[in-house]
Amino acid sequence: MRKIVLMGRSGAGKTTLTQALKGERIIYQKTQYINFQGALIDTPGEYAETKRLGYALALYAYEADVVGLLCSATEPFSLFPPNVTCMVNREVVGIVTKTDDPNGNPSRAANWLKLAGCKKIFFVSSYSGDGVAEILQYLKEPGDVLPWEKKIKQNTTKTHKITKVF
Ligand SMILES: Nc1nc2c(ncn2[C@@H]2O[C@H](COP(=O)(O)OP(=O)(O)OP(=O)(O)O)[C@@H](O)[C@H]2O)c(=O)[nH]1
Ligand SMILES: [Mg+2]
Repeated sequence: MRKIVLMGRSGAGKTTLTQALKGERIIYQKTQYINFQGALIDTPGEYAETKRLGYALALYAYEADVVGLLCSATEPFSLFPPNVTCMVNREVVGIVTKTDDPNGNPSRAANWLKLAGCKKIFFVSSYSGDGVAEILQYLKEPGDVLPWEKKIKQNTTKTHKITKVF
């Protein structure tokens, strides 16, 4: 899998998305530090919210193949300045989270991410799983086998373990 670093304000849903991408149970865990988990790099929202720490995020982009800028459908304003994607020489994609929230506005969040310079935008709900497969597909490299691509043997009652992709 290509490595992705997730950035966005506190509460944007970065950690929850990492759990959904890994097929783990969703549990709330405040991110306290930059967290490397295989092909996923989770960052604390405070880095995106604080100018000086924001520079650190730009440096962490070099640890990844793709930068994911997260904006939840419920955010009241965007943290990302226009064309901020030019700060890094990595592919930058936008990820609109919490698309399941009835009070959210996913298209508004997507417009903010486009203004920030993201050409490709994913719409996800880590709660329902909508859009999670599209991100996995996007990060897939030749030779990677996604959980639903694994052939399951016929005529057997054994439970098959899902192969972890990260
Ligand atoms: N409705 C809804 N809520 C979500 C979704 N994803 C995350 N949340 C909730 O949003 C809150 C914040 O989620 P986190 O994943 O911890 O946010 P974060 O961006 O990692 O926050 P920091 O670690 O503080 O930077 C939690 O209460 C999650 O349960 C989603 O897809 N839908
Ligand atoms: Mg977190």
